[in-house]
Amino acid sequence: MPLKKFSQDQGDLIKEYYNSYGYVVVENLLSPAKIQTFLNAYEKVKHSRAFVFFSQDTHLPTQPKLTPEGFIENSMLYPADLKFWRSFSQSLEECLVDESVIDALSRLTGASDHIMMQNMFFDRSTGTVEHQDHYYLDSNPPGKMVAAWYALEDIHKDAGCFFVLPGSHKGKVIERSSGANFSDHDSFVKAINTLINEGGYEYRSFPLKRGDVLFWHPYTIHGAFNNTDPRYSRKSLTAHYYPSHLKPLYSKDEASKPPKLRKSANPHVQILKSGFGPYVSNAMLYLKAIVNYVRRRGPDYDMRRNSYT
Ligand SMILES: O=C(O)CCC(=O)C(=O)O
Ligand SMILES: [Fe+2]
Repeated sequence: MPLKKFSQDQGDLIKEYYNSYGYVVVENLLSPAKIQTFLNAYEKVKHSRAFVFFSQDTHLPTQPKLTPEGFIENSMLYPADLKFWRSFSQSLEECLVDESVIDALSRLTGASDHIMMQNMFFDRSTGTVEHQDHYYLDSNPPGKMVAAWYALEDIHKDAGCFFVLPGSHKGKVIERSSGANFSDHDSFVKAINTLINEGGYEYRSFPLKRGDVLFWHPYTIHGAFNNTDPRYSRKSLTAHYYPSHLKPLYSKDEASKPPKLRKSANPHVQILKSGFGPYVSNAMLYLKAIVNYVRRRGPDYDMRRNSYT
């Protein structure tokens, strides 16, 4: 079946498709100029030994390790918070708060203002295990968060594509029962597998074009395949947003204090910053890297599909 894509002026159809299938693709949404500015900044940092980021796949502070083809192996969690690397984090953030993307997001949520909760960057595809985002993060009340996946280049089918299981947002939702930590992560992954087997869902893979954006629901099961041809990267970003009038789920100060926020280049988007702000969290990354090195500490949990096979 050919990939169904919408253009940004098809507001009602976009929303209808999202409601039916739990995801929707809008083509040519992010401008090539913004993408190029970010990729240029990325090319500069990726060779630096001093560049430390929090790895999304292994959940550890990590230095860039390049494949022979020149792609960073690990994916990054919260790259927009790497404030010591200003042109990198700033140009990345500009992509994630882009006006056209946020307009499309507003069509889906019905809200004009949003809070970005999380963001990621992928170069070489780290295959991601099947999951529902709701287990990790969501809005409160739940189900109102929307996530976005941004293609920063034309993605080859062997690059290790992002995939979703259409319609799975209408099935069962697996809750995190371990509270603030992720100690039940292994049983979560098993429960998702059971859901997939019972639901008989199709895996739909997305070799999208540069500038296309895929939005998905927090209950939709999704992940990414392993790369099968090292010549191809899958340069992409993801981010998760919820309407500003709601609260974040699992927040420590859910009931009492409002969450700490910072401004972005788009007046309609604020960014959620847990802890002490991005400069401090950037400094803490280096400290954590040293502590982990000394203690040989492992991750809290792991997102690599290879770890579960
Ligand atoms: O692109 C990937 O491999 C996974 C991204 C993801 O699951 C997310 O952003 O929620
Ligand atoms: Fe996810």
